[in-house]
Amino acid sequence: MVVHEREPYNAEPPRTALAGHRVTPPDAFYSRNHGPIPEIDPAAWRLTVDGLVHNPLELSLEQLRDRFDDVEVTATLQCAGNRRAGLLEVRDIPGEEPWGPCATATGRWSGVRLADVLAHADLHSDAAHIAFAAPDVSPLPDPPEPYGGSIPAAKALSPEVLLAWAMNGEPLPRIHGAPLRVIVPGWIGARSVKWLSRVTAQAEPSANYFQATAYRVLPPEADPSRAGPGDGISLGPIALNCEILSPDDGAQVPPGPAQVTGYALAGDDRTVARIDVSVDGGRTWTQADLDAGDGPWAWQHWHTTVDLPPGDVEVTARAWDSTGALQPESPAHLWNPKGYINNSWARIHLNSA
Ligand code: MTE
Ligand code: MO
Repeated sequence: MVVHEREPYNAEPPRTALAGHRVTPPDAFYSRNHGPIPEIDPAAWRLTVDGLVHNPLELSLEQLRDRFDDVEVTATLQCAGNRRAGLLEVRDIPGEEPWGPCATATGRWSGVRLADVLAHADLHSDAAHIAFAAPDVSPLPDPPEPYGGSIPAAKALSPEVLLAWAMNGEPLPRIHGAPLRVIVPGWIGARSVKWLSRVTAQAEPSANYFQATAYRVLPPEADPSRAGPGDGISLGPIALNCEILSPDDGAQVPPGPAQVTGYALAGDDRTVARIDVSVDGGRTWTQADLDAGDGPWAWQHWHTTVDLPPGDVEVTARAWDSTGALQPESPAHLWNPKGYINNSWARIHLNSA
């Protein structure tokens, strides 16, 4: 793993570790943590469901398993800071991890539908947001605050949103949120709250620092250290994105036919429609083959064979979605003070001397 930070632990795999796996092996799954990993005794753990509900709940893991249907969803998580390194080449972003293109991964998640738990709790009609709380304390806001966030009730009631206790058919690893985490497919990873302790129905979005102040796109000239609750654009559904996984950036590849592979993901209610790949700086493009993918919430891998000219070659890839929208070409126009959502065209450099 490429470790960006040891305490708290933040790491992503090299590109080649993601290549070829539709479901990401746990040892290649990125870790994004804002504080120390909590140690939770699953037997003593309870999930509280409260707020604007007629029937507040206090559930053990066993009760969650017994009372609700088991479901499985294959879903890709993607950090809002994925590909920040491309924005850093435009302008410095102090204090944020320089994520490459692998702060994203796909898991086969099992658990129960959040919608089923909320139906049991019986939401008030004015419950417009569902907030999540966890016990891990991040040192970042001053004073420090435990991690949390929220999603609109309409998304929370969608069948793909899970409370998950297993990943890829194995018990959820502690670092990925055991005993229970939220999975919000199609939305930035930050909303998939790990080590979930409380679900609260409320009229307003969560006031937690990671919802109200962080994970927001500020205007280019804003000073992020002075940003307060409500400033900037709140991030929810993720943006259309793609990356090249193989060959690795900087690889030596002989001239001639070469296979290029990567991932693409459209987010929330769109799908990936086409991937174009260029080896001449975008003058001409070939269309890659898109794998079928594992349902509407998982990335799709793609591959194509290009004819590499000799010398230094830039390989570019770009995705179109089902609304006909194309990724933006350049990170220069996407730069924002916290370095979120770099979804500019993918570029790697090869030496095919
Ligand atoms: N949940 C808690 N409790 N604490 C965290 O720091 N990080 C979030 C989210 N859930 C976080 C959290 C962010 S920003 C992302 S991208 C995903 O978890 C990462 O999940 P992973 O570490 O399992 O890959
Ligand atoms: Mo994230």
